[in-house]
Amino acid sequence: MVSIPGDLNGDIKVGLPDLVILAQAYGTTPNSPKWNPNADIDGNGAVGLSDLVIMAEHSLKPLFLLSSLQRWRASAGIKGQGF
Ligand SMILES: [Ca+2]
Ligand SMILES: [Ca+2]
Repeated sequence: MVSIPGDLNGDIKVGLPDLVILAQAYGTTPNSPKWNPNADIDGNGAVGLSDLVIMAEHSLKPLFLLSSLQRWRASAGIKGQGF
């Protein structure tokens, strides 16, 4: 269990390490090799934008998180579910 929505590594705050965990599972479903149930924050069976929004809402630096993820996705060449 996570204590704060979006706190994926359990350090009681929402920050870049949590974003990295979410980013690594971004776009996955329970059948995916990289699936991480903790990253499915809203529990809808997929890791995607809705989870990122929840994480951003609980972050002290939501814009920083969003811009970091956009950079990560761009560098990883990930397509779909844009902002
Ligand atoms: Ca954390
Ligand atoms: Ca989700």
